[in-house]
Amino acid sequence: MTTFLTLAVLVLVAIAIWQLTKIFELSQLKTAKYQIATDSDNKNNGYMLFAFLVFIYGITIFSFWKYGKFLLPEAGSAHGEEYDYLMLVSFIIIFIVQTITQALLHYFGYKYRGKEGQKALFYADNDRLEFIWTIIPVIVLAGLILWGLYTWTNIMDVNDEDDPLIVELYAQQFNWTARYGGADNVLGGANVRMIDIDKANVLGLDESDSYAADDVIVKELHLPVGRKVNFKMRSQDVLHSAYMPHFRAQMNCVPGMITQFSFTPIHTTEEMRSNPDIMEKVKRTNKIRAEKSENSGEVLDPWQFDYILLCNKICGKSHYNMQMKIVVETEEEYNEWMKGQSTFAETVMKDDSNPTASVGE
Ligand SMILES: [Cu+2]
Repeated sequence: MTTFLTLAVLVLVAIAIWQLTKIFELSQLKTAKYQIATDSDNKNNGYMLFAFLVFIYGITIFSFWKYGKFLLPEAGSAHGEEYDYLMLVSFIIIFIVQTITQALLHYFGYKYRGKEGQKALFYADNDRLEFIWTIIPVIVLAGLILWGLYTWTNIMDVNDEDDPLIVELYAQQFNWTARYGGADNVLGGANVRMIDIDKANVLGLDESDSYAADDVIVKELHLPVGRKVNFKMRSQDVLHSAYMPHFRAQMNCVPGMITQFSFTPIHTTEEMRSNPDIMEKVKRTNKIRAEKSENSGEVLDPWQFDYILLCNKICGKSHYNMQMKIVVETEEEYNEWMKGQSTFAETVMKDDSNPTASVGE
């Protein structure tokens, strides 16, 4: 309380001094003259506009050079290429327009600076000029928006065409679990109310649902290259967001409902590892890791690229580490891996007297 009062007194004293200074200034009749900018002041300000323009351009070029490498590499999904192209075109248009308009803005600021005895021209309007500067942005923006809407609709259209692989992504604080539909490619019913920790039924699968028996639950997501995947997202506790940056995919996981996203992986993990941008990034990262190991004494293993599923909603204290590795591989490799996984029936329903235990065998 004393601190608060002291602060309040200090602030009030400061305001009082400020007001006193103002009154003192006003009482000096000659002061007014010094407040008017001279021609040389205006000229100097005009030059400073040019200096600022050079600064803007300079920092733009610097950012491209210095931070360009932090952008995501080539997209690993079919729709990602289209998405990146749309973004590239938008950026190029914005870049060109801003480069030109900034130059004009600063140049005219300099050209029409204040001059002694010069009065500003009163210019009410010019229909033709207004028409031009309205119609050009209208056409460009309408084009971009329509193209964007078309792309968005295509990306967000989750359908069952082309025999997609059905995968559930299950989010909880703070990890991911994936579930495949199994041999029938149909996910069994599930609900958080059916979670049975004693039986390790962590996803709350409905044991009486015959579709659930052959479901495969994993902690590392494997996807065959070139096959469409339909993801069904669930959350156990709070809002999470399934974010797969290399596939340009993100979808919220909302407790109590199933959200969806669909994409087709087009490059295997191996192919992605030989992508020049990725190789460069791996080299850079491992250099930093090697330096850190040297300095701290703690040995850090070299990192290699993997696709990743991250959580992109701040969902709690370990949100930053909520991730799952994704492996994109050839169809044969995928089938081989899938053979080694056990089904829900094998892991959970096995010891149960439930008559549906044998379903799906
Ligand atoms: Cu999360």
